[in-house]
Formats: sequence, C-alpha cells, structure tokens
Amino acid sequence: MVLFAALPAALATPATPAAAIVGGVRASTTDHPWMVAVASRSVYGDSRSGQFCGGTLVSPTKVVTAAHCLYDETTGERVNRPDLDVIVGRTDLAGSVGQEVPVVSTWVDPDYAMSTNEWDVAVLTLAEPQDPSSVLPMVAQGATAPYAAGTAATVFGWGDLRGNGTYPTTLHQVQVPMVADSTCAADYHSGPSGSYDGRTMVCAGLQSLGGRDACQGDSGGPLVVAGRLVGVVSWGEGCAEPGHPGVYTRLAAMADAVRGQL
Ligand code: 4AZ
Repeated sequence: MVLFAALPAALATPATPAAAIVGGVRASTTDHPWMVAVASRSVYGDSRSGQFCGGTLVSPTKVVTAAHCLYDETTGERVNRPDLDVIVGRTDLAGSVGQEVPVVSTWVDPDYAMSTNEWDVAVLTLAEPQDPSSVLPMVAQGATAPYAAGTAATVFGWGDLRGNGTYPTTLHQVQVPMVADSTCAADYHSGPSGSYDGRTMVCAGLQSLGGRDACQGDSGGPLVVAGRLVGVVSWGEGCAEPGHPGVYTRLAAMADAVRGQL
C-alpha cells in the first residue's frame, strides 16, 4: 500500500525502487507560480523547508491538495500540524526565496474515504492572499475531454526521484499520457494498493513502458492539461512501474464542491 506523503526516509517503505517525479526534468516556480509546497517544519524538518506534499494555487487564498495529505496513514486520523504552511515561489526547497504562508483552515471532501482513496481532495485556506496572476484555473465540473486516453498531461512535484527515498530539493515535472479507464481498472482491480474507481480517479503514465510517474512526496500536486488543473496526485502501486500507472483524483468529478470552497 503506497499512499503516504514524503516521510522521513527511514520511515518510507517503497515497494519497488523504480525510476522519480520519476523520469522528469527540473521545473521552476517562476514558470509555474501556482505550484506550491505543503509543509510543516516541526514534523518534517528544515532541510527541504518541511515539504511533505504538493498543492496548487487555484485562487489568491486557496490551495487544492490531496485529502490524504491531511491524514495519518497509520492511525487513519486527521492530523493537525500546528505549523502547516504553503510555500510559494521557492523552486529550491533548500533555499529561502519566496514565502511561507500559514494555513488558517482546511476543508476535506466530505466523501473522502482513506480506505478506498476515493474523493481524495482538500482545500487549504491561506493567511495572506497571493498574486491573482499566480493562480491555475480548474477543470469544469463533468468535463471528460481532458481525460481522454492519450491526452498529454504534466505532473509536478518535489517527490522521490526513484522510489527509493531520493528526495530532490528542486521542483520536477514529467509529461504522462492519460490512460484509458478500462486499462486502469484492469491494472488496479484488486491489488494491495487499492482498486480503481473511474468516477473519482484517473490514471496517467506509460502503461507498458513505465519510467515516468509521480512518486512519494508528490501527493497533492497538480496534474495539468492545457493550462488547467485536472487532477491531484493520489496513489499508485510503486512508482513508474509498467502496468501500474499513477492514480490521480479526477477533479472534474468534484470541481463544483471545490469551487464552493473558494
Ligand atoms: C505517494 O505516496 C504516492 N506512483 C504518490 C504517487 C504515486 C504513488 C504514491 C504514484 O505520495
């Protein structure tokens, strides 16, 4: 079962070491100012500014991330990290440029279920508004076109580069094609990591080759198609393995509920 944020390396238990964001290239928050790190220095330490998940600025004061980023996987309880913040404008987490903005409240989709990974979305409210030009628009409720098999999507994050605890300090991105629902349902029909639910999830990756994927620590981060936020890094079996594409929250299924929080 691989569904956790960037834990300290000693606690991470990746199933199979595989390629990071696997198979990607470096990216910059200057080019992608909506890409934020979700962080807690008290829990995760200072070396990477406390980053443990990704997130996306969808309005000047709101960040979309994964619900599971706000839960303790071992206890199944909601976690209250007192210094939860969102880091804006810091490509390199070892540096100090940009801003650490406190999170003043959190909303989790009321249908989120940790046992099934369904409705894995949350909204964080920031203490200070960010530049309106930094936001990324969200997909429309009910949209299907961005999820058509083969559509080019890009995922961003500061997560594991290899599935073995190799956490970069700099942002990465990788392009992954959308995978057909029928393929993903077969890939994850009853595996140890969970089952695929095409209503609330979508898969992306290189189905037969593998080699490109999100990985531990990328959770909560954006899957982008044509300049819109369409998915949230959610779960998967290992990282970048053939036949085990990354599974993302299908934002079009809950876009109205999320918009209701903005
Ligand atoms: C995680 O635990 C995680 N390969 C993120 C993405 C994937 C697996 C696990 C997809 O944060």
